[in-house]
Amino acid sequence: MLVTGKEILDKAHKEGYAVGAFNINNMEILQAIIAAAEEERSPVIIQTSEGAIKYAGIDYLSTMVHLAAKKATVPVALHLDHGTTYETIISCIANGYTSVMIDGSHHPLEENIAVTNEIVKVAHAAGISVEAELGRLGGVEDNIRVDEKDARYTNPDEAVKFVQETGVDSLAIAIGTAHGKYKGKPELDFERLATIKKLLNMPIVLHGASGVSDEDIKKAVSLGINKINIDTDIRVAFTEGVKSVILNKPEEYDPRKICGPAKEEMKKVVKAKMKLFGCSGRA
Ligand code: TD3
Ligand code: ZN
Repeated sequence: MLVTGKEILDKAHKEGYAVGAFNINNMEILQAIIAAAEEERSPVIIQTSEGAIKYAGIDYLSTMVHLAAKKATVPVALHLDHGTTYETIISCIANGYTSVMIDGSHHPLEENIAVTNEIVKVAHAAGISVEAELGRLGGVEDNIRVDEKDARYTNPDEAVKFVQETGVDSLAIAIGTAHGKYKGKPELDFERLATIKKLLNMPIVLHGASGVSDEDIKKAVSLGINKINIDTDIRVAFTEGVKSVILNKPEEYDPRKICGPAKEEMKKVVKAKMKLFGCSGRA
């Protein structure tokens, strides 16, 4: 069933676990994630970046997810990941998204509050949940490039002010993770996470969670992370699945025989994440 992001995340916050938010660009990735959620009896957040919308078309993506959610026996939310413009957000509302992220994290605090406020006003009027971001992640993400050295962690006092003045439903924080493949081992600032969670007492989001150790993920969940974004680990599983077919059977030319095994690889990865995050069995 299709539900809002808030419905899924408020329950996770109350009961103390995290829900996986997985990025999709095509049907195979979506089917792999939904199959994993069904097998794990887990709520799930399907998210599309602005890059994914540009690649596949917002109508294709939202229609596919609406169908998947209608057929699913677990709660499914459709979320915009790293929204940067008013136009994208309106277009998501018009296309049946149940949650949006406005990423104003590259702006100074007051400006971030102002752009976020504008989105909260329209999204909440439409019954749609809003995630915002405060602090800056390292690495590269679709449409936003942040210099690794320039990356700054979330300030707890600013987080309180930000939430009070915007009324967002969840907040993404920067505590040492980065998008994409890690070059070194990420060092997470757990103390900062604990402080922010205590002050805000609301759903907190972790971006850049691919490649973070199981141990660190478990600790982050125990300290109050409720939504965990995963893209890179699924991209890698897809590509490994495709490669293994093409390398082992170079004469293969049926897309179903190439994408089918990739789907299985992605499903395995998503199921393992759901067990780790604690959302298995919560549907
Ligand atoms: O918002 N996302 C997904 C899009 C980032 C581009 O990969 C995340 O926070 C997940 O990041 P990752 O790269 O760790 O899966
Ligand atoms: Zn992200």
